[in-house]
Formats: sequence, C-alpha cells, structure tokens
Amino acid sequence: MQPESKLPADFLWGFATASYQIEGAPHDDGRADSIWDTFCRQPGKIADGTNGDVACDSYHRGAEDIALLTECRAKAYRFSLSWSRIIPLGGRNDPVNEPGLRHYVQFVDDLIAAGIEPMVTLYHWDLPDNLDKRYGGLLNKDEFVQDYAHYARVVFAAMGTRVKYYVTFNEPWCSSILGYSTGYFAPGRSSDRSKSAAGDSSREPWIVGHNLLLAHAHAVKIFREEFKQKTGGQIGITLNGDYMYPWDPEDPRDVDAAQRKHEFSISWFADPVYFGKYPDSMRKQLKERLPEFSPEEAALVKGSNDFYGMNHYTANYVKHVDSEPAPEDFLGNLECTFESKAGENIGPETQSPWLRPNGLGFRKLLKWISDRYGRPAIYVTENGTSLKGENELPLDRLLQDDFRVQYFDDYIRAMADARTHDGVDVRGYMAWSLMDNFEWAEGYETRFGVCYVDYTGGQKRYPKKSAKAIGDIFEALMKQH
Ligand code: PNW
Repeated sequence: MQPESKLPADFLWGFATASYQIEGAPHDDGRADSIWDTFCRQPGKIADGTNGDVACDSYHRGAEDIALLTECRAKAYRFSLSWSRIIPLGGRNDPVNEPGLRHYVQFVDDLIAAGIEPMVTLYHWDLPDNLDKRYGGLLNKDEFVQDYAHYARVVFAAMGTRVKYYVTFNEPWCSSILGYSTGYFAPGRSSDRSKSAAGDSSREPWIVGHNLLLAHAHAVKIFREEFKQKTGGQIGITLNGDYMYPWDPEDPRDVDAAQRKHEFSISWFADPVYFGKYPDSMRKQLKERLPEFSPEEAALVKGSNDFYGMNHYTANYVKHVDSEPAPEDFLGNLECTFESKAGENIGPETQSPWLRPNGLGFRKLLKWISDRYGRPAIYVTENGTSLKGENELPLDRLLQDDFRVQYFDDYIRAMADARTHDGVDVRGYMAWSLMDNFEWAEGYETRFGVCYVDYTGGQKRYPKKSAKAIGDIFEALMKQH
C-alpha cells in the first residue's frame, strides 16, 4: 500500500491577491494611472463596464485584510505592489513617492506583527501608464529593463530584511499574449482591428516576453548582488500553466501537440530561466520572429530563479492541426478542447470560460515541471476557481461554496500526492484569492474569493465555507508527522 500523502510542518500556505484587483484609492497619496486605469476607461473592454477605482478598498482596509488572513489561519500572504504608487511616472529618473512606498512598508510590518509571512509580487500587470505613453512600455527593451530594475531596487532597499519572498513578474504569458495578441488585457494591442487600433500579433507578444525575461533577470542580479546576503531572501518569476492531455492519447501527433502547448506557455519563459534558451519547438515555428538572446543576455537569464512560482487553474485536451499555423498563432499549431476523443469531459463548468477543475492535471503538471527543470523548489503562487452563477445567489447560499471547497480539496491533495509520491519539491501554496475582487476584463461578476466582498454594502468581507476548509485541509495534511 502507498504511504498516505502529507505535507511538512513548515509548508508555507496562504492566500494571494494583486494590487489593481483589490486596492481602489486610485489617487491617494500621489498614485498615478497604470495601464489598467486607462484600459478600463475604454468602452467595451470590461464586461460589466467597471474598473478598479474602489474594488475591495484594500488600500484603506489593510487591518481588515490582515484580520481575515488571521481568521483563515494563513501562514503567508502573497500580494502585489502598485508601481505607480511607488514611482508614479515610472521611470528611473522620475521621483520616488515616499507616501506610496511607506504604505507598503507599513503593511508588511503589520503582516509580520500578525505572524504572517509576506510574499511580494513586484509586477502584477499594472505598468505605470506614463511608461506606455513615453516609450511603448513593455515593447521597449532598453528603457523598460532599466526602469523595472530601478523600481525593483527601490523596493528591495525599502523593505530591507522584512521580505523573504519576491516574485518579479506575475504570468508574463498573460502580459504578452492577452496584452499584445488577443488584446483582451491592457494595453489591448492586437492585429485584430475590431479590437485594437494598433498592434502586430505576429511579433509583439514575443518581443514583450523577451523583454520581461530580461527585466526579471536584471532585477534578480541586483537582488543577489546587493540584497540577498543581507536579507536571506529568495526571488523567482511566476508562470501560469495548465495541464495538457492529448485529445487522442493513441495518436503521437496529439501527444506531441500537448507537449508543444506546454512548451509554448510554460517553457517559453522557464527554458530561458533554467537553460538560457528558448524551446526548439518555438524557434521552429516562429523563426526570426522570436527574438534571440545575445550570449551575455543568455548568461544573465540562465539560473535566474531561486524558486519556481507556479500559477495553476485548469486542464485541456489538445488536438494537433494539419494546416500551417497563422502568423498570429501563439498556441503551437493546435486546438484546445474540453472533451477528449473518447468523450471524457475535462471537468465541470465554472463562471470563467477557460477554467474547468481537473485536480489530477495539477499533480501531473507539478511532475512535468519538476522533471524538466531539475527538481526546483516550487511555490504554488495561485490556484483557485470561480463558480458558475455564484454572483446570482443570495448571500446565505453564496457563503456555502461547496463547489470551491471540493476544488481546493482535490487540488491540495493532488499537490500533496505530487510531493509524497512523485518527489516534487513543492514548498508553498497560495490560494487565489483571499477575497472576491476585480477580475480584470470580466469585471466584478466573476468571483474567486474564499471571502465574499459586498460591493454595494461598503466592501464588507464575509468568509465563505472555503475560507475555513482550506485551513482544515492543510492542518490535516501537515499534522501527520
Ligand atoms: C490569473 N485566461 O490570471 C491572475 O494572475 C489573477 O490576477 C486572476 O485574477 C486569476 O488568474 C483568475 O483569473 C489569469 O484567460 C487570467 O486564461 C486569465 C487567464 C488565465 C490566468
């Protein structure tokens, strides 16, 4: 019989959020616009026409959020900093905004005083709008890399020894593909002229991805040379990735396509970080449209993770296609479906069209990452689900989110299985999200929180059933030592 799956007593678990999704207070203490403020003002970009102007009002409710974390028994909290609060105009020669910076240092002190380990994301998609206007933002390698490196140094210096875990970038795939190919996210560039007045989806996403990798690597170099020894901290990049099953496991072309989809989403960033080069499958399809690293750049990027940050939500079936890929293709010349050839369904529907629960895929992807990248330390930096129709329910029913409880139970156990039986070195887990928040282009109708936020009742927070369940699941898995 297999031994029971378990997690070590020092396993770091908690909850995650991001600045633009929760903070509100767009003009407080000298904050300037980010690209998301600008994007939300454009008609038709956000499903319910909303924006992050108020959101969960967390900028004014740090104490309430910490009380919620304590109530949930969280050991850690992953949150992100708004760059345009800290350097409103964004650039390396622009002034640092002390009140904005002080706000975050105080928040970190308050977390630590409550016994909660802070995990700080430097960039969760809210680029200072001025940098987009000034020089094209993420498209401009030399300017962006230097400005980001400067911003990172300002944060490292201000936080001192308080912060032990830094994430440089959240999901560069989303910034590149959703921001510069589909145009679904800020800054909304695309070749599709019905969506965007500008953009070249055949090239820009690959340039942006390249620049994000270089900016990550520069910040890591600064951290390691100037701060790591003094602070004992760790730094890594967070990559999103779903698990891909072949549509027909008997067809080697579908097996190859599933592997290729993992490479086009995960290895696009992780191969440079661990091996100093892009995957062959991407080079083969994208040719010179995929930028090259100079030898110096390759050396800088290679080895630039102290840990692997993993965001994971769902799984798909992958079917190969026979025709030549379009220049805008970013999938790897394949199709993703929710049903296999044999008619199996990947999982039940949620409120998010792209998300269907499949816990086994989490275990399989943890192993895939661990095998390919030489068993790195992994922190799961996001995992969670929305619920179909949740927003329509009366409050008393909504708080009984059994579907979400089941999701977390399946996924957290799958992770414990990966650690116990597959030798995966997973060390932490942050549930997405601590509370309902601004779900980007989906607005407020899609809820991911383990705590309900009453947007018409003064942003009051109410823990759902899942808020308690997560603590119970972790305590059960961690106490069998
Ligand atoms: C993540 N998709 O993003 C983000 O890091 C969070 O900010 C977000 O709220 C959370 O997942 C839930 O959506 C994603 O369309 C957003 O495939 C969209 C997609 C994937 C990830």
